[in-house]
Amino acid sequence: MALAPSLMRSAPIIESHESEQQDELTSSWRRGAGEAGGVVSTRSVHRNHPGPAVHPSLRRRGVVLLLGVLGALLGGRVFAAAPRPLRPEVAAFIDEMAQRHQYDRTLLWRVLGRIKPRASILRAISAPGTARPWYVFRERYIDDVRITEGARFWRQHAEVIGRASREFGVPEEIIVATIGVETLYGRDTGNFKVVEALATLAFDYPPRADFFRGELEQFLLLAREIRLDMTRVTGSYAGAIGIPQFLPSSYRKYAVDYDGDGKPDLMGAPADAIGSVANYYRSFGWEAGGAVAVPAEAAASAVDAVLAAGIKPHSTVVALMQRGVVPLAAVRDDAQAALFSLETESGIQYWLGLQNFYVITRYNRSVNYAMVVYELARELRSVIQREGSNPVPEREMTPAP
Ligand SMILES: [Ca+2]
Repeated sequence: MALAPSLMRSAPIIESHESEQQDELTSSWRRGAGEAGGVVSTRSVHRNHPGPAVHPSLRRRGVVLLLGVLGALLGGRVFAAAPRPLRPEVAAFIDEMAQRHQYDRTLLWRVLGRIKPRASILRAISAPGTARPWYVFRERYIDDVRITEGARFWRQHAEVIGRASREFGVPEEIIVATIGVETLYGRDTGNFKVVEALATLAFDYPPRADFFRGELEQFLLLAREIRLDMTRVTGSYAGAIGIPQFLPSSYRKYAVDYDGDGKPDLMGAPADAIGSVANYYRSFGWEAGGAVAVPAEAAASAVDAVLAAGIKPHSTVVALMQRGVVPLAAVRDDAQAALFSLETESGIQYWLGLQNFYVITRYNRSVNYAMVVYELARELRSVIQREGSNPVPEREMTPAP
């Protein structure tokens, strides 16, 4: 997801129970709400292009747009639904998309002019579920349903999961658990319209506006590339899409076609989701066969300084031991590790996170998230082992030669 630090990748699903009207922010992206909708006037065209009106390129663009409007009118196109003037920052974004990517300007005016920023999205991004204490967060994800359904998903897709694990070096249970935590194995992929979520965050959430403008750009490019109806795609409140909840930038970068139909489809193809999760982890440095995390004890005098170094592995285990951090399970002395803590009901628990733990936090930058994936993965592995046989492979995706 190539996330900027601190962005939660939106795993927790937050449902909105509000009516659309309650949810709309008072400000709309349209300008001049009192104006009659209809033909884009040349006046509004000029008003919505930031910068000096006399700049030659702007004049050219204005002329081109005017010619386009006249052409459309002469061509008999119905203009009743033409967009109204947009807020300057939205109009500027559309200009950028047109200039940088030759994106259809009229299409963007129509789409962005119709959607409305949502208060529920702003509330959700301000209170990510991963910010809750570990013991509260854990309860939501480590339960019978997620374990039973995970074993079922594993059995159903055993061939593909095994293939992805071998190809990318990521354990099968980590792939399954990630999809389980994200969307309950594809059952709950989010009910927000992605274009609305991303546009709300891009234009009405100043703390991360640049990041989400980038994701909106990536989403529009993705929609054009794989022919999505951009107004229909749904996802999380942060615009994460499909069975593995990839943000648009990750979708374009890390999604793979794993069922052989030539198109990476993270919304409809579990095989593509499975391959893409494994590819994502490998791309972020998953160490095949490496440990994820081990419980630890930490001397009170050392804890604060070692925790302050962050969760990216920064010292060898042996160096950490010299500072008073002692692993409580077997781990290689020369492995790079970092210390992290979990808030349990009985107090703070310390763990050493190794490279692979850090890689899981690249999926969602949260210690709670990575730990819940790791725990669910271990539960799933033990269920499959208790069953005493390898998962029954699903039907082969392609006929044997
Ligand atoms: Ca595919």
